[in-house]
Amino acid sequence: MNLNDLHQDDSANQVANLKRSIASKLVYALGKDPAAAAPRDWLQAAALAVRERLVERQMKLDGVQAGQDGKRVYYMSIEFLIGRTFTNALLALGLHEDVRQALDELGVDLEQLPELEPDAALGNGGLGRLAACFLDSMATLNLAGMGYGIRYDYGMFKQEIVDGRQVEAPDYWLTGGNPWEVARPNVQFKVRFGGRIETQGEAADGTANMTVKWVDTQDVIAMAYDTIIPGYATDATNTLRLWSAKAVDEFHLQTFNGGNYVGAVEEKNAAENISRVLYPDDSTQAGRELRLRQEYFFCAASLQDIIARYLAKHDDFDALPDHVAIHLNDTHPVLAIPELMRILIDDHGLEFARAWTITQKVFSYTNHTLMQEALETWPVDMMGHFLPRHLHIIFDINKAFIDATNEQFGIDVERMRRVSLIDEAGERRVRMAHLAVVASHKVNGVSALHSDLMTRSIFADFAKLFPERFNNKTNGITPRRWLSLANPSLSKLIDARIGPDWRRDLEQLGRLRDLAGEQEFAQQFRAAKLVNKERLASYIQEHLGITVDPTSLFDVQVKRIHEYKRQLLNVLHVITRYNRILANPDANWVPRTVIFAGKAASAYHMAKQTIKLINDVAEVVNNDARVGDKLKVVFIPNYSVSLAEIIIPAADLSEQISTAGTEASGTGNMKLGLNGALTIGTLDGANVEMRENVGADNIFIFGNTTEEVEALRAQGYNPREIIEQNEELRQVLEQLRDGLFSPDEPARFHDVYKVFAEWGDHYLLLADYASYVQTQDAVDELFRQGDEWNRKAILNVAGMGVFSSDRTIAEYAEQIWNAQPVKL
Ligand code: 26V
Repeated sequence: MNLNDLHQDDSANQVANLKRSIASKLVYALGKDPAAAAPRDWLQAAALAVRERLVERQMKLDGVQAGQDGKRVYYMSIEFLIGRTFTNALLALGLHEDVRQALDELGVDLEQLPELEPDAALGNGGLGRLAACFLDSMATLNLAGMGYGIRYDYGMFKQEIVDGRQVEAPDYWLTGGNPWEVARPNVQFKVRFGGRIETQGEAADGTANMTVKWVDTQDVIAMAYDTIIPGYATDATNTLRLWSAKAVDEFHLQTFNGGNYVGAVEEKNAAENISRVLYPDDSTQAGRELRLRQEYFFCAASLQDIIARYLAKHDDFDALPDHVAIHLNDTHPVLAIPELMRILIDDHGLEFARAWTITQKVFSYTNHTLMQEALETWPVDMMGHFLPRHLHIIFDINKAFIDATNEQFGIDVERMRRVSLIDEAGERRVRMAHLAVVASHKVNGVSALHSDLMTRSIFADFAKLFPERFNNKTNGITPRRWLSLANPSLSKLIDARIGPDWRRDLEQLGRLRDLAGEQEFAQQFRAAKLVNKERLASYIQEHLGITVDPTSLFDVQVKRIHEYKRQLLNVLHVITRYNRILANPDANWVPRTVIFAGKAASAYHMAKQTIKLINDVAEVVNNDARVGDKLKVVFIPNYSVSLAEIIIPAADLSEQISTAGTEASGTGNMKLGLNGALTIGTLDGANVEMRENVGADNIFIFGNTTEEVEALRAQGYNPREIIEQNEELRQVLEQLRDGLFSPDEPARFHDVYKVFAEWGDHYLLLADYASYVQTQDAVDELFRQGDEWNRKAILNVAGMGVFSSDRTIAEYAEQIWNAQPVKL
């Protein structure tokens, strides 16, 4: 039988076929009587019917790929923040209308279904969402790519707000079954932990001619679950393969025979806990054993899979780098490096030097933060306990690296100490970023500024040793999800003027520049924004009971709550504005709705205080009759991909206000710009390139630059001087200190006050306060001139073409992976 016979492509049959598939999935796969089926059942059935079509594409592509035997790109990431899949799959397959009609004929309204789908929230924030955008772009560009990660039973926690404070609830996203994944019980690999190494044969340098065995290990099984990632307007698909942990034996026989039934079950649980939960902390390095196990677990399983696929067609490793590129999304998958070395040396008998040459050609690495606290290191003792062989290999790599460096550049003890893979100060620790840099042929940052700072700060020594290794790949976002799906009103308008092809060639948005001055287009653009603002206003009304005016300026800061992202600076402005309104109630105020959303790491006290403060300020401001509609403050709980899809299209103003030099790139900045928000931001991360692309007149830049921040810190920054010299600021801080916003507990925000007045204001909020408030005045001024604001908003959309993840991925493919698209 030919795959083409399964489903006819012509549209007349399509609806009838879909109708038949959906009904048969409902009855035979889900066991539901159509008469009794709930909307959730219909969603499940429709998803299964759509998945069937994806599987057909996948199988055809597998055949083509096998024939071409080109290079495959393996994108390894401990997070993939996918969100929902249903409407994205419909868009990619061009099936939205046909499925709508098929469901309609079955008496079901398609539009009611998408919001019933739970998010796949297998990520914390920007890093995980970037991985999801990259998969979408790799498939769309016909690259033979594959994502590898962990199938967490519990994704990112759900955030509830109780009495203004964050409360975390578990996200058991698999309860209703996941129609998008296919379990692969035939793809299972053993992952070993612990044990000890046995060596046979001697080698003077301890590396060559020695066989090493890793024995007496405790083993866990990794089982594959595949999700098909469809490309847009192409038949190509990619696979996201996520590993789930299973106990080796359902009941550990020895324990069971000993009569210890509960002990046996406990052991099984311990093994399976490896893939139980996503670490929800992006504010401190998770120095926990379970996290180290998670990292090795998915590296070991993925490498066995990669090597098995390669060896099916090759019988030595010479051509490995021609067929395999492994990309490390941050340092979490870095154990893949010693694991490949182990496989090559211990399992296949390669010499160390040969294995190392191959390894370096295979790996590339992206750095996503410069913050010292975020850089992963693992205690040598812990690694030696769980991964004795890998620790040994890391020491061998370190020795070879230091020897080669000394030979080429001369002995420099201080430099040796700085670049070593082992931090010898205090408890010895393995520096994962150093291992990544040494083992990769390319290392990139995620915006022009970040990549530059990277080679001048954390990797300065390495950039001198291997300058050709370092490069920049500015982040991007997928226009399919972030414009086409999230913003139907604007998408429709753009389609009407420049056609639909911007979805795979975002630079076409540049053609909107010519339309910015056209009255009819401008008016339609404004109407499209209003529709989105009304949608968000309804959401806020329904979920929070707060009435907001859709014609007010929607001022939006949505992202993880972090001191460096400076949500508190935003709050200082809100309070300043409140004071000014009270002092001058009859002035011509531009009504504003200040919207926040974002999660705090559960142990991050100051981030949690920030959430409470926002909610306390909202309580006071929103209920002060003197303020009325001039100012509203809203904290929307449970920020997620799905919520972002509602909030972002409704934004007028995008807050990107991190301390210059701290935000590696940002991607929310791009999503908001693409949806027609104007940015108020510092010269940080990709904001710098956004200014270049939208034009300096169309963005509100304020505050100290990276160099100025460095200089301020060098000269001894003193926030108290700033407080003393700024009357308005002093008032705001005293109000915080004295409990104006926390009358039930006046001392509640003493620590927030102390951040500024006593603890040195590490992220220099006060140094940027005056400039920020002044710039917010300019924002009001422009918003008052509605047409001019609208024109600039159009120019922002027009300038966002370069921030498509398609552009980013094309650059990775050409300059890092050396991978060509599959010919379909
Ligand atoms: C950040 C920080 C900063 C404060 C101290 C501790 C700490 C720990 C972890 C992190 C996050 C590190 C990795 C990460 O998520 N980076 C984000 O990557 C995005 C995609 O490249 C990028 O857009 C964000 O700017 C960057 O923060």
